[in-house]
Order: sequence, then structure tokens, then C-alpha cells
Amino acid sequence: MISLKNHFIFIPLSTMNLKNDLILRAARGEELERYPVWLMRQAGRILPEYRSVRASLSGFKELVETPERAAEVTIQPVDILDVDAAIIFSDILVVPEAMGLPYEMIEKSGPYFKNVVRNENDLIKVEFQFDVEDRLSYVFEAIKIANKELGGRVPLIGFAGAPWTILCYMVEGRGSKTFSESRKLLYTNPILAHELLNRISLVTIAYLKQQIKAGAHMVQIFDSWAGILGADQYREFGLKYIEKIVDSIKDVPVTVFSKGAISSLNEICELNCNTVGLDWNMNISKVREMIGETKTIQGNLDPCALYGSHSEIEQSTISLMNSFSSKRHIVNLGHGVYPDIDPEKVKTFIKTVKNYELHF
Ligand code: 1CP
Repeated sequence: MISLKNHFIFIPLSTMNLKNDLILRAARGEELERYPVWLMRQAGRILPEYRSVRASLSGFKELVETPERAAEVTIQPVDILDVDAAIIFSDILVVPEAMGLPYEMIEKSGPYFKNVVRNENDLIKVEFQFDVEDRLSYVFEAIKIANKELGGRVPLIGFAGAPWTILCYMVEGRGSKTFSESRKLLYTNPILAHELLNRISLVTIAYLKQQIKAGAHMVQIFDSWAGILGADQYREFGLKYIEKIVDSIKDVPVTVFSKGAISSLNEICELNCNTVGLDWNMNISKVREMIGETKTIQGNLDPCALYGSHSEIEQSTISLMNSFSSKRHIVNLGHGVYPDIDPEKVKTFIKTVKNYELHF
């Protein structure tokens, strides 16, 4: 605790030894010498080094559940791509699994849950009063190992899915283009939906707090399926629960990324978070007008821009940064990096951000 006259600023011990804390300063709206940069889904998929670790194991879940290996692939993008932050290698689906709905990750298809939640009977199976520290210990262990191996080179980002997105997988049991079973539930049994969202929120709060205790320097909430709800439903079934989560996290900066929630941006900007993540369809200047200097914006280059040539990538990254009218930015893509992107193209994106001179 540092005392400045009568003000007390809580600086967690773990952030004091960081060699590069740019992303934390950006999130808090502090002085910056350049913009920080990282990529959603940077750990995995695009790197041959990831694929070789993955191939040495039985599958995705073994990687997620083996802390030493999860830590290893967490650090790969820092070593290879030179990003300004690591994100712990895990998945949003560990939460529904801990709540009693195990999943399988099927090769080339995606997640599959044998049990789903469609009625009150199914809800009985959904646990929410259990020891999160114990049941998800492999994630916290991976965070500790990753930080140790990073040795303070960059901050480590923790994360969780937003309750609405987690509900989508619990109800649907797999990925979907429409998530119509999940949306159907909001009309046919809103009480059940609220009870499920409430349970997910309670577990998510405990989970994120435990990630922070293990050493996560900031956390991000991914609401990947925010955009499939209209503004009124997103307020009731989405934002209400994100609000509970952000209001419970005090010690580290929080980022909210509600993909596709264009009609709710004004309400998202009112949340008690430090950073708002934008997808590539969202207009940075409009959001900046809405929030002034009160929040940091993260994003939002179209992930497909990385299919362009190296010079086109430089151009689009520079024009993105030229559009900023403030220092409060974390440069990222507007969604996760696609698996077939050439890592050399990702490096060009990162170098362009690092070489850009701030015009403020
Ligand atoms: O075998 C593999 O390598 C599978 C690919 C993969 C990877 C690398 C999956 C399966 N998950 C992950 C890791 C992962 N997932 C991370 C790691 C850290 C990083 O960002 O580098 C993170 C943050 C996630 C988060 C995640 N998982 C989200 C939210 C972010 C987003 O992209 O919208 C979602 C929706 C998931 C579910 C999921 N996990 C994996 C798949 C194929 C899916 C999507 C299923 C669907 O299409 O609905």
C-alpha cells in the first residue's frame, strides 16, 4: 500500500516487478510512450510451436488441464511474436465443466456437451456452490507457472466467458450460428434463464478473483455471442450479469469485449470497467465521443486484414492508429486471430504498432 497524503493506492505486489507494464498503464489511462499490442487467441493455432506441443498430447483438454504445458504455450507468443501481454492458455468452457457439464473438444468440429440445460430438471445438475480454487486448480497453477517463467517480462491476462455466452454453450451443447435454443429459452422460460445466468455469474466472480490471486494482472470478459441479442434482451440477460462481475473485481483492470453488441455500446461504456473491446464493425471515433477519456478502447483491426500483404498490413494498422484521438488505446484485432494466418504477418502488425510514434 502506498500512501499519497490521504489517498491509498492499492498496487498488487505482482505488478511492481514488471519490466513492461504498458498495457496496464494504458488500461488505467496513464502515461504511455507507445500503444501496447496483443492479439485475442494469440496463444495457439497460428504457431507451429503450439501445434507441436498440442500434437504431443492426447488433445486440447489435456493441454488445458496440464499446467506446465498450458504455461508453455501461454509464453510462446511473447517469445515468438513479441506481444506486450500474455493471455493464459485455457478456455471459457472450463467454467460450465466445473459447474457439472463436462465438454469434449471434437477435432475440426468444436465443443460438445453431452448434458445440456433446457428445463428445471436439467438445472438441478448445475452446481454453483463448490470450491472453485480446488475444482479449477489447474488454471491457477498454470497462471503461477506462466508468471514465474515470464519473469515479469509482460503482464498476464486472465479471462472468463460472460454469463450469456456461457449460457449459450450450456443450453445449446455445441457451437451454433444462431443459438436459437438459447434465445428460445429467453422467451419460453426467462426465470430459468435468469437462475442459470445468476449461477454462472457467481462462479465466474469466484473464478476471476482466484485468477487474480494466482497472479493475473488484468482480466477480460469475452461475450462472444452478445451480438445475437437485441438491445433490450442484452440489457436484461447480458449486461446485468456482466455488471455484477465488473462491480466485484476491484484489484486489477477489467476489459469487457461484447462482440457485435453495436446497439448496446452506450450501456457497455457505462459499465465499471477500465477497457471496452471493440470488434471491427464498431466505430472507434463514435465510441470515443461517448466515453471521452473515461475508458480505454481495445481493438479493432479486422482479423482478415492480416491476409493482406505486409505493406497492406502496415497501411491498415497505421490508419487504425491515425484514427485514434486519444492515448487511451490497446491495439488488438476486432476478434481472435484466424488459425491460417501466417505468423510473419502477425509480426508485421505488431512491429507496426511498436514503431508508431504517438501524436499526442
Ligand atoms: O485444438 C485447438 O487448438 C482448438 C482451438 C482452441 C483454442 C486455441 C479452442 C477451442 N480454444 C482455444 C483457446 C482459447 N479459447 C483461448 C486461449 C488464449 C488466447 O486467446 O490465446 C481463449 C481466450 C479462448 C476463449 C474462447 N473459447 C471463446 C471466446 C473468445 C472468442 O474467440 O470469441 C470462445 C467462444 C471459446 C469456445 C471455443 N473454444 C474452442 C472453439 C473451437 C470454440 C468455439 C466454438 C464455437 O464456434 O462456438
